[in-house]
Amino acid sequence: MTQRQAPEDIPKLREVFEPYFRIGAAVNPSTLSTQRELLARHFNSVTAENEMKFASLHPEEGRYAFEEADRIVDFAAAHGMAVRGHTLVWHNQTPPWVFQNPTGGAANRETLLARMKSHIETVVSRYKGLIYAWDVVNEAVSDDGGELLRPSKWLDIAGEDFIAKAFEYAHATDPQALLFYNDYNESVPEKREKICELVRSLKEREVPIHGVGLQAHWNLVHPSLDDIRQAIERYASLGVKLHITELDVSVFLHEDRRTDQKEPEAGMLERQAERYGQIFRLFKEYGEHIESVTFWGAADDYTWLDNFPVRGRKNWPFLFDAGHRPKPSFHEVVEAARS
Ligand code: HAH
Repeated sequence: MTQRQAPEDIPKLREVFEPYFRIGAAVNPSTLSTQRELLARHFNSVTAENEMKFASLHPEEGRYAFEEADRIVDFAAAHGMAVRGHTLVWHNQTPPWVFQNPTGGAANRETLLARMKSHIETVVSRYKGLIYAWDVVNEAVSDDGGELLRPSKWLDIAGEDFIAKAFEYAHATDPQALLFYNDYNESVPEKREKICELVRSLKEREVPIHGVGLQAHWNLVHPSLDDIRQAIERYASLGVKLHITELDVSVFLHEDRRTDQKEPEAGMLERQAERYGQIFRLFKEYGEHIESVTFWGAADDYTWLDNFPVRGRKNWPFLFDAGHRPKPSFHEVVEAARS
């Protein structure tokens, strides 16, 4: 007779990967309570999914809202976990006031950079010594051929050096914090080369950048293992640290728009397990460069991929199922660590 494994008999991810890297999860006020035990048992790092973004922390000029972010930092401290900060400068989830002048037109460069500086100083100093690494700039590189940087209000108003400024302000505020450039489609060769070009030019100008964050929003097929390997090698060759910052493995291909599955289809979880095994064997192989692997969630009861990019569709991208039981993917990942 097969018996269900009690949670206490299941290896802890954070212990299994102790020799290689930290294992993190993105959390929010809801999962902090609904996934509390799972988080405490398996993870030794957390990232706020939304609560440290500009719009959450600084909804109006001169008014900060730190309560939810503080709770996440307190939770981490209570459980001896590290905290990654996400994110200081991004084109999304930034309130309109940041880019406006009092009459509703566009703010000028000087005003925008002064606001960026005061935001970064306030936020980074509040969590000094508590947040060891920050995603300073998120998603500034374009997915489209031709242009290096994505069109945004930051770029329009402040010009290209908004990126360097963000790193300089963060470093001046907390010289100990590790500062990251973070992006998705990081393993797509064309975009990878643009990210490398950006990071190389920042380093050349002696901008204080310490790492590249690979978001790693992947699926069962894309990106190929070979593209992931090449991305890791290219970023590592810049002489920076690598953090996997937002890992999930969608069970749907990008083109798949179906909404009729209430449960994973036959074979999906096995294919996901095989894929997770391959991915973690690769991470382990590059453990010298990768110091943290964070999932963008913890278990399948909650993921940002429910309803995105296809409305009305559930996804099952993690190592633990909706009841927080280990999936085949969990067992493959543990196997990868031990092989
Ligand atoms: C990430 N963007 C963001 O970094 C994170 O802050 C957010 O919670 C979820 C995913 C990935 C992304 C997106 O939001 C939209 C289109 C493509 C990629």
